[in-house]
Amino acid sequence: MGRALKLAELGLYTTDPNPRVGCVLLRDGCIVGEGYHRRAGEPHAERIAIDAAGELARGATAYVTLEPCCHHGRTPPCTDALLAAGVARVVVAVEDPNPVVDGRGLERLRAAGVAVTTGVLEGAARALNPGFYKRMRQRLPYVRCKLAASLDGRTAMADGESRWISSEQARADVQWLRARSSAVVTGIGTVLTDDPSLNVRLDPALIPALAADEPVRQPLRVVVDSRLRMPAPARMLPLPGATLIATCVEEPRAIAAMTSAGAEVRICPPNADGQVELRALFAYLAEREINEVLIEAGPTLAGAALAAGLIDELILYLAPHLMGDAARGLFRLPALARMEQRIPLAITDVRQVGPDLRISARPGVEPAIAPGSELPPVR
Ligand code: AOF
Ligand code: ZN
Repeated sequence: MGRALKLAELGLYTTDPNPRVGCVLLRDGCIVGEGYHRRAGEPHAERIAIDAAGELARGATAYVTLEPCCHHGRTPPCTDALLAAGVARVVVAVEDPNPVVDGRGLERLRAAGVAVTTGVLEGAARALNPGFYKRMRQRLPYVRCKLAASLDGRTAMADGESRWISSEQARADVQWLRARSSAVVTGIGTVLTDDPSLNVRLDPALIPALAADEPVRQPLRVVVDSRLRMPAPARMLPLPGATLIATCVEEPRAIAAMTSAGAEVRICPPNADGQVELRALFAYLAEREINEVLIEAGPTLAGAALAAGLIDELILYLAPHLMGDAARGLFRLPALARMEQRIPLAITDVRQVGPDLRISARPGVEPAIAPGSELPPVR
């Protein structure tokens, strides 16, 4: 199963919106076939392993990181493929949360006389697909919020100057976070001050699942822009991949200007302050099969997402310098008056990236969970 998980991880940057899945076929102690799901529309992990094994699949044990599917999606059911190949035993890490599968794949195999074991390395298998799990079970994406600050927690000088707080190595690390995400979300404030590209600029040769001529997958870029102030010449608009502007303004001319600049406009319900209701926006993104979201925004949007309980994981790069208390902080939150109002965090990972520290944490979790328990791999 460890080998199957390693294979599944090869699909980290390409399977979206499908889960990352690996499969190993073992017979008489030898691997007779293996494979991983590379891309939605292409064969599932089991199919690839079975084809690799040929006749040797008969009587073999299949180790699969996700319950084999039993439905006709873009591809036929893996349960049928396993049965037709004569696989004798199936060992699964975790059930498929997709409501069209959800235990029925395992039932089907058992009913056909196949020995089935589940729950092997389950935590690691779940951690590989946090967004697929959350979307299927909660109809929301798994949300990471990336922030860069000085060691004293400051993100910009008082006038907004913020380039560059974190090191080149930390920014390169963020490229990998973007690459695994289905969408990158920012606020209009960040667009107006920084004009970010929000694209993935990794060398495709670094991603083993990509063939020589294949470009890197670009996450959907989402700009939260309640009053529709997005400038048509914004740097991200003509880039490969799509941009979605989430706004509360229904003004046909402004919308037409955005559309002709290459963006898609989504009218969102406003909250009490007349701003895009983030929970509704994220639910809409989940409907669009967005599994993992990376928020790269300033303190206003990051604070709103945190206060709304939408952030699953904070990724904080801390650079070794001090900016003083006139500089801006990480989250704009309603003033907290008492210690018990603090937002608790559970630190799940700490490491050094170049000269910076990278801290991963889960908000609202108390007490701290044991390090390494169910960490989603960052790369
Ligand atoms: C498996 N093995 O390798 C994967 C599975 O449209 P399709 O045919 O690709 O089906 C996608 C669904 O199949 C996906 O939502 C999930 O439930 C399951 N993914 N299942 O047996 C695999 N990738
Ligand atoms: Zn399948």
